[in-house]
Amino acid sequence: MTVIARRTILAGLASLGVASLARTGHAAAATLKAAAQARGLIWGAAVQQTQLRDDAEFAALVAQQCSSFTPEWEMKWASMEARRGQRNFARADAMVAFAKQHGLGVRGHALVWHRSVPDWASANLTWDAVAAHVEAMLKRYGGAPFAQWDVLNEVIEPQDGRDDGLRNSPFLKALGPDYIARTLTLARATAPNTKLYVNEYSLDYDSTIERARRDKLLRLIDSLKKANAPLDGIGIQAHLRIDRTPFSAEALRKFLAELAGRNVKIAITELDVREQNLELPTDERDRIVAAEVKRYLDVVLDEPAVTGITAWGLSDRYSWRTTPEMIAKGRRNRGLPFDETLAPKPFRDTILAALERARPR
Ligand code: 9MR
Repeated sequence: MTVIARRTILAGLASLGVASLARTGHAAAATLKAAAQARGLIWGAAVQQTQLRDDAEFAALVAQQCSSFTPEWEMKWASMEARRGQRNFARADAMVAFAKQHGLGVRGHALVWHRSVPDWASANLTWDAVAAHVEAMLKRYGGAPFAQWDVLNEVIEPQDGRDDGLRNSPFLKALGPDYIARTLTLARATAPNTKLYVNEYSLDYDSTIERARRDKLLRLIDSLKKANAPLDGIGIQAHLRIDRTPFSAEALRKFLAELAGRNVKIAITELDVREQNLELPTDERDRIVAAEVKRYLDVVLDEPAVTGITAWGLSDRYSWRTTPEMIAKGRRNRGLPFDETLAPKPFRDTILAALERARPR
């Protein structure tokens, strides 16, 4: 197990220093972590194990700014159990050790996801295989520091044409629509102390497809509640984008209220902004991104059922949106709170201000 030495982290923290934080006018002591914790909210980011292991400066920023993190891919089924019955716990264990060392929570991600089924399992997907995976993961990773788990990820797809709006995934095809309730029930029995979430994307904008996705998700919650399935919360991924899609604060506000009215909590789980196509000077791009995030967070943090916000990355140094081809052309997406040198951007200021304005939970 590889755990970054405490001394390395401290050195990283020292090198981040007061200078980068002072640049934005906020007190150096004002971290996103402190602002979130003071209001009973989670602020986190998706990170990868090798980033925590190999990049001391970045690891220090995570420890300093986050109250929680999400393993970006290490805990997905295909990564955990590429070969049947041989689970690779080492990477996830190292991340848990980092969390414990720095007093951080972890959002588990993601047990059942159609895009991360190991080849051996997808050849003949059975409930036994799914259940063995869910049980093995939650026995080991179901207690502290795992406060929340994305038990199911991206189960809605209106374009698949089913009346119930469920994605026609390998799980649905092999197990039928009640695989969702069954998985939640097993998760609760295995890990009674972690909050169980269904995580979904493209719920934010006022387009036909996103309206349909919201409606179908609400219907799924109704049916799960009717079946007495244990569901604690809905994860809204929040991969925002700067393009011509209209953003409607009113539609989002209404949707959040509808979720809360169904007695589920809400977590923003993968916040980032796609802006890489903007042909504008950097500071203008950063201002546009921050303005979109402000409009979004003003609505989100106004909803008392929201438990916190996790960004899909903390710094532009590491973003799933920046491909090697983009880097080769000297481009990066700038959709995260800190830039690639780990200096805070207007996005960070916006979150800090939004957290500071939020009502305590
Ligand atoms: O950002 C993640 C990337 O590093 C992984 O290669 C990929 C496959 O595991 O998953 C990405 O994360 C996705 C998340 O798990 C679910 N929502 C969409 C995210 C971006 O694709």
